[in-house]
Amino acid sequence: MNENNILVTGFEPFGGEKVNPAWTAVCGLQDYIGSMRVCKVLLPTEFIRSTEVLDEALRTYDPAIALCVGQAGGAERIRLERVAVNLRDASVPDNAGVIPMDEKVIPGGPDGLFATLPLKSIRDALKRGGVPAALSLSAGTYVCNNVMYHLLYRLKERGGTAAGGFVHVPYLPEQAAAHPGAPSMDARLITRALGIILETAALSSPK
Ligand code: PCA
Repeated sequence: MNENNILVTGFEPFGGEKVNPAWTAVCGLQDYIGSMRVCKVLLPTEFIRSTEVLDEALRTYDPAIALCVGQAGGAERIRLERVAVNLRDASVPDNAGVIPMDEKVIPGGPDGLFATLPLKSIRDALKRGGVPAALSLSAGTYVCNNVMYHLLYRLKERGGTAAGGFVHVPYLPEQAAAHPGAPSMDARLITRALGIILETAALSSPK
């Protein structure tokens, strides 16, 4: 494990959107949190390729902290995902045109895997920083849950002390304009939230 590396991923736009707030916000992050390097990787919004690109990033950076970020249209606040389930079940195609139904993310893997980031400390730090945030018990069954499960499975498989997790973020204001009534969050606020999440995780990361 490279104790100086943090991996942060975002996704490509999907579902007819022109941007993905996750990647927009990840791009706004500074390149260092203290002495730790922030390695930013864009994942395709595709069930299969997302896990292949994630695997490549894990091999390249061997991070002490891994945070994957995705869009949750309709969310009002930052959602700190607690659990990923071993299920791929989509109602709309991914960016490769695939609609899996009742499939496993990893055949033979456990039904669920818990995030290993210090989520409650993170939630409290976000609240102190004035960022609306809440713990969430479901990352869905689409590409985000797929990536979260894959990440947590790989980190567990590797053993060691690396911590991983997933956060969902709201639409950007320009996206919400096309979805009447949908809440949104400014990209700079989402970036600030990601910074607080990483700083809090880094504080509890063993050195
Ligand atoms: N959100 C989707 C996939 C990519 C993204 O940003 C999801 O919640 O599964």
